[in-house]
Amino acid sequence: MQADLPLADPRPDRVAVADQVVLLRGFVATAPLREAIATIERSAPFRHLATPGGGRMSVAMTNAGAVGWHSDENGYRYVDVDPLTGAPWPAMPAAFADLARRAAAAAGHRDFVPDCALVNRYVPGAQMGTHRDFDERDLGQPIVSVSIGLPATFVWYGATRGDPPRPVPVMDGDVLVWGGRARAGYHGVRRLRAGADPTAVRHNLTFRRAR
Ligand code: MD6
Ligand code: FE
Repeated sequence: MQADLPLADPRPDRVAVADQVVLLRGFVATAPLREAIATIERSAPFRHLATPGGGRMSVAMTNAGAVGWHSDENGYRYVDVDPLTGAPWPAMPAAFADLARRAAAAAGHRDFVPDCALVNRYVPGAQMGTHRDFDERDLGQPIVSVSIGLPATFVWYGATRGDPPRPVPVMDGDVLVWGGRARAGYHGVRRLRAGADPTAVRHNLTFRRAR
């Protein structure tokens, strides 16, 4: 019997997914983030955006901050008014900005000040196709991505869609940070499976400096 041994967690709390792509496991307690999302969605509801190709995203989105990410038949862009409500996006909660700055710093990017918190909501069956994020003005700024709720499989490819996929399980409280040479890398999120989180959804906060 080894009843007195602590349960060792063999998962390291920091993982190099690829060059300049860092996973910070269990970096943040998510209860306050969930409350902040509930407040945001009261003034800027989640919506399934149209894509330039004529599709509709399975992931529902909203934003907080000075600018919000938006997509419609005319393309992807940042907008400073919510096209759904005609009002400015809800302000970025101080706890969001602080989390983004701390996570970026933990990955070696100092003084990250995001102006956009894109909030993604996945229900089981939702997925995000392979893409890269390069609509931002200064690609020298990193991206900080926070997972909340149901676990998912994030997939990192790299410089091309054809690079060998690296699947990364992301769980509640995990934070991914990437920048530098990895900043324009291809990535996606596999179809979400049902699971045990009481909310039955996954939220993801993606912090960017867009302007
Ligand atoms: C998600 N994230 O995790 C989708 N993009 O739900 C992204 O597309 C993403 O996690 C850029 C940087 C980090 C990300
Ligand atoms: Fe992305």
